[in-house]
Amino acid sequence: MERCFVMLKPGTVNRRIAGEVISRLERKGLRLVGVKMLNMSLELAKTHYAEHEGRPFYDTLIQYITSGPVIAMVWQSDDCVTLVRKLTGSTIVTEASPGTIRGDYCCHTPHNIIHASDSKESAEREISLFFKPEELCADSVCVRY
Ligand code: FUP
Repeated sequence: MERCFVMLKPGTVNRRIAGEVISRLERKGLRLVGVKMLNMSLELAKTHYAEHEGRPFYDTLIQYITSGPVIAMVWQSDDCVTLVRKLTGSTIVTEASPGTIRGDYCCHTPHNIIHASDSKESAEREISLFFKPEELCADSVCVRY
């Protein structure tokens, strides 16, 4: 079983579409094993997006992600990272296909509504930034769909 860190960005909460996005992940059959709503500190935002420091969109990204509450989640399934990234769609909104979350819900790349880990290693790093092991319900019985 693999885990993927997913975060609904502040615009998703503001637009009252968090439930719709979560439903898409649930309908796929993925299992939600951790969730929390929080305001990201500047420090956490910079750590989470450290790989982008210095890029032209970095300041906008940090400002946006700290502008309101986010919903941080951990999802679990076989090949979870690949499945979530397919549901999420391309980072750049003009490349995100209709039918994907980004393809259906956003038209401005810096506000692309959702973050999802891009590898198993990133997932474990990101999960540990946001969750303590005891905050995850990963040990309960898992039914595969
Ligand atoms: P992703 O893994 O799909 O979330 O994409 P990245 O880690 O490459 O980018 C993180 C965030 O930076 C994106 F969600 C939006 C923002 N970004 C831009 O605003 N412009 C870009 O060209 C690339 C990323």
